Amino acid sequence: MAKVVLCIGTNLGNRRENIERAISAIEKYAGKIVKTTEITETAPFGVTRQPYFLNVGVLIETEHPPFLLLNILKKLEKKVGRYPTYRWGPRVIDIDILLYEMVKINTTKLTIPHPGLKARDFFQEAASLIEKGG
Ligand code: PH2
Ligand code: MG
Ligand code: MG
Repeated sequence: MAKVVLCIGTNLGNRRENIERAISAIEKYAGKIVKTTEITETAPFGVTRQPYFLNVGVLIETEHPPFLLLNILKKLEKKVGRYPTYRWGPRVIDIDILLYEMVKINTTKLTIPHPGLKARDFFQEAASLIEKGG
């Protein structure tokens, strides 16, 4: 079983409900939830003229290898109601893979560790879940 840190973000619709639905879907289809951070409200980065986000970090244990996990998470985003906008734009739900064990992947489809990890405080907080060991 691999330990994986995810970060959920949402800034459209009922944000708390979106997070709850995402966490249930992850538990059902992606892996076992070990631990989560507090849900925090964060100022939007990248494109700053959009609503504030709620972000939460989630530590899971999964048997799915990285690319399969990515595909599952993309499907779950759709299930929770995500529709396409633009890069860094507002979204109903975003489920990103921040860390996957010690794995390093550098492809156009998937980069692990997440390229934004260093620059974003709430990503850092989520990433620390893996050190706390679950
Ligand atoms: N996600 C983005 C763009 N900007 N800002 C915050 N605060 N939180 C996010 O999750 C976020 C963002 C694109 O994925
Ligand atoms: Mg993202
Ligand atoms: Mg994403």
